[in-house]
Amino acid sequence: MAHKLPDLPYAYDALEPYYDEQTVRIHHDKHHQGYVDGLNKAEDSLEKARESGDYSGIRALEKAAAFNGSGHILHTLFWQSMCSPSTAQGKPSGHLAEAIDKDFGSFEKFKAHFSAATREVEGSGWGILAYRPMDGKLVVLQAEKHQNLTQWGVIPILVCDVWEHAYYLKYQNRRAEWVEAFWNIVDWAAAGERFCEVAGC
Ligand code: MN3
Repeated sequence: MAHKLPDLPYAYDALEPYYDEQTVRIHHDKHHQGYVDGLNKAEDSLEKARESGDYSGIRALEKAAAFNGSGHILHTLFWQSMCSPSTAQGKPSGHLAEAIDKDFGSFEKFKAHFSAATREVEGSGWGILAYRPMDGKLVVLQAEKHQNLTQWGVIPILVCDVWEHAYYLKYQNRRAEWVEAFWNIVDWAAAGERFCEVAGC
């Protein structure tokens, strides 16, 4: 079944003033849609290759599937990582808060680590808080593009998009300001639920 662009879990202007309506609209309706379309196209072509036995384009197809598939997954999680600043909680609570304290020393240390990693992504990419089932730890990762620099098996919990399309209209080249603004609209309640789903608390 073809992948579909999920609706935003809030109105286009719900993240103002930290994340402006125009950027959210273009980012969701155009950019995220592009990854959904790209993934569907790649998977359709892979099915045709299996049917015909012609794998001459396999490198490009697998690359397109990884790029667009990761783009679709991370954008879906990105929209779920945020909420209106009037309902944002400011920091995590419960099991996720305990796990962050245990694995990063404190919430403040985690925040500084995540902000630095996200600001310093080389080129286009993401800051990612992920759960690593192998040893039950939370880790901060950068992603270049959508799919490079992962650790196999990790499950992303909270993500911040630092492709220029994510912030350029409002923040221009001031990526650090966008990362700082992001903290005002993080939906920690939703992140806590995702953490407990995968960590089993
Ligand atoms: Mn994006």
